[in-house]
Amino acid sequence: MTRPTFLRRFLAHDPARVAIQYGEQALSFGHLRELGEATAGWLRAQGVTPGDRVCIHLDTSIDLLAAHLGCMAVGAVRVPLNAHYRAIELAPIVEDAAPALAFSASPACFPGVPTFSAPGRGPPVCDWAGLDDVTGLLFTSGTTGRAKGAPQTWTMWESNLDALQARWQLGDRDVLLLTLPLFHTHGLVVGLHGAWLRGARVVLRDRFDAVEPPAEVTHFYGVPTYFRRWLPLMRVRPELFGGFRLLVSGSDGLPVEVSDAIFAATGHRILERYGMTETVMIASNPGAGERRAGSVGTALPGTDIRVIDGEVQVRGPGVFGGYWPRAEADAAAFTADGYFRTGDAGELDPDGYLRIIGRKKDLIIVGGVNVSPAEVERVLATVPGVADVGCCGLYDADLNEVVGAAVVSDGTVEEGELRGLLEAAARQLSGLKRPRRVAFVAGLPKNALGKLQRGRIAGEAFGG
Ligand code: MLC
Ligand code: AMP
Repeated sequence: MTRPTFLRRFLAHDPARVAIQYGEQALSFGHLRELGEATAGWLRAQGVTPGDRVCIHLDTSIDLLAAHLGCMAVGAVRVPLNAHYRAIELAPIVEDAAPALAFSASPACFPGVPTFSAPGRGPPVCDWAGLDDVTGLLFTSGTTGRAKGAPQTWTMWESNLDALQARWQLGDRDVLLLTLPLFHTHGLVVGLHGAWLRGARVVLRDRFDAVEPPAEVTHFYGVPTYFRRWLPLMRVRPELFGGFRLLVSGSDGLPVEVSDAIFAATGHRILERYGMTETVMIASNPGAGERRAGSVGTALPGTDIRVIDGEVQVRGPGVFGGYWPRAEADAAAFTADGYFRTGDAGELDPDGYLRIIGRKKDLIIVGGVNVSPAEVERVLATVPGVADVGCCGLYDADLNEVVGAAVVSDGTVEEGELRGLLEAAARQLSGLKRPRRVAFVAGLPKNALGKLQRGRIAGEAFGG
């Protein structure tokens, strides 16, 4: 067993320096190490061994950090799960992940798996090494409606975060305000692990609130919704944002008008970048140099981007090796010459700046969270009185997009009652996946083979 260089670098930070500030608590790098080793001791006492998968279905908390650190120290594979997910969303993921142990407040979602609401402490285990390079398994919404597991390696993360560093310059004197949830690539990998690699201090918050940022903060990473919500405060109190060196937006497109409004209010040009669970970060605008609104910047060093038939394809050290355990999805995901097909529609400017102009895949992004329309449709189709249903993304000035559902009634249930039944069924899903608008239609747009044409639903059923 070897210790990945990522971990060697993490463990080499000055143990006395503050790593995490969370409410009233300040944890130094030395504390994080002790927390990881004691949690690893407890995990080992539960029978967890290197290479075992451990589900982490927790809200942001010191317990969540302990769970991650314990897995890192004992060499277990972390399976971070969206804390908002409910039983039917978790079931296929838990089946695929086959975890040895889970952390969750909802043990019923993990049948047959020893489940704990928080990790305990045991005699320290100081390995910080694993069976191989895989440190995580991140599930991302598949367009089929079944989430797909993307194995994450230390090598992928380290090379990608080092490539980003050339543009973002996050140093050990910097302070990152981290309000993103810690179960996606954005918050967990780019945010938390990016800071852990660099030795930067993290001011950790449970969620984003559009309030005054702490004065000492230098860096902030967010989804477009955070910037939309901050804009009113930026307009009236721009001086509160004077200490930032870098504000980064990603996970969905930042509208040019929002970027321009922030620039006008604060003088900050938000740095937009582009990435995916399967690839970590692909492209970024420069820290120094032209940050172009409406563009996600140029390919990171070592990464190749090309646009074929309008689709962005990528190859590089940040790209994962293939889905697990369902490798059958790989055939559609990779080209014969080894590029990963992102499913995003893009255009490359002559000087290499990439613009994401749409999606070729059936995916709705609500507040930075991927929603598979097929998954929502499957749930709504079970409602008595529904003959057919199709979902689409609709513009929203807060979340960028929300889910709309076009429903064909079979005529057996009165419309008001049917609305109530649809709402109740949608409650089985986490909040952002629930349709905000429902339209009753005579029929859904389909092609000659009877396949649903989701791209036409917004226009035909919602008039926009
Ligand atoms: C909140 N809800 C979620 C959710 N967050 N459901 C699923 N997934 C989530 N992440 C649900 C809540 O349970 C609640 O349901 C309802 O939505 C409203 O909750 P809220 O907390 O009031 O919502 P709000 O403040 O509006 O939160 C929206 C948000 C938040 C945009 C602030 O979702 C957020 O922080 N999003 C960031 C997502 C992110 O990190 N994406 C990165 C993906 S990685 P109920 O039952 O109580 O009504 C990636 C790669 C890359 O894309 O390039 O970065
Ligand atoms: P995920 O599977 O959660 O990692 O989401 C990845 C998807 O988020 C990408 O395929 C894009 O569709 C979208 N995305 C990420 N960053 C951006 C961005 N800057 N602009 C537009 N879309 C983005």
